[in-house]
Amino acid sequence: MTKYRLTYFDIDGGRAEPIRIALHAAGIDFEDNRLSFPEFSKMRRDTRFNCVPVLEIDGKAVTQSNALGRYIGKMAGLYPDDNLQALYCDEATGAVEDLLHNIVPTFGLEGDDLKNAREKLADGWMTIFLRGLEDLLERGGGEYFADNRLTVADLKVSITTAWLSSGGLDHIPVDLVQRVAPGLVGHEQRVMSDPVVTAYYASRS
Ligand SMILES: N[C@@H](CCC(=O)N[C@@H](CS)C(=O)NCC(=O)O)C(=O)O
Repeated sequence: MTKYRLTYFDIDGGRAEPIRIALHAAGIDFEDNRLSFPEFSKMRRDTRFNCVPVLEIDGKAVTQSNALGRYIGKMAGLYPDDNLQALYCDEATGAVEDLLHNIVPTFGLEGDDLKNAREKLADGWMTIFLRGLEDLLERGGGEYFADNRLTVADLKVSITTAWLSSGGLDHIPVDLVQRVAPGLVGHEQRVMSDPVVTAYYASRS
């Protein structure tokens, strides 16, 4: 039997969370290798691109969260068969990656530098990406990004909007998503109450 080992930070979120949910939905037993930040620092340079998530499949490491989401999503029935719907799904997950890359440079800043950078981000790139994602949701019919059903795109976007609204990011207003892209708030609630998602969290508790 194929052995799966997923390495990521010890958080219920981030780039690994859609993959964990999809693995669970696919009924795939996997080792959920969760690292503390100091543990990650020690092994960072041993990873192919100095980052996580890393999925080992029978000991062979594979990276890139969206590629992993697609791969496991196909096994879980969370990725469209139709080419155009698959493209829609990929567009949403790719946009989230771009948004995350715009947030990363603000980590490590402090004081006024952090405040100024985060306020600029909230009014700038975050607003642009949240509105763009809401646009993609509307194109999909308003409930899901692709295929009129739950896909890995819905998981990735809703995990991200939940994080942005959590208060965990200093100087990012918790009502930002609500203000600039209210459709994404309803979307997040729909996804988080989906049986695929609730079954995963029930399995964790
Ligand atoms: N394109 C990669 C980006 C991975 C990435 O940047 N991961 C972050 C954590 S979410 C990381 O490992 N950062 C550590 C670092 O840059 O030192 C993916 O989608 O998997």
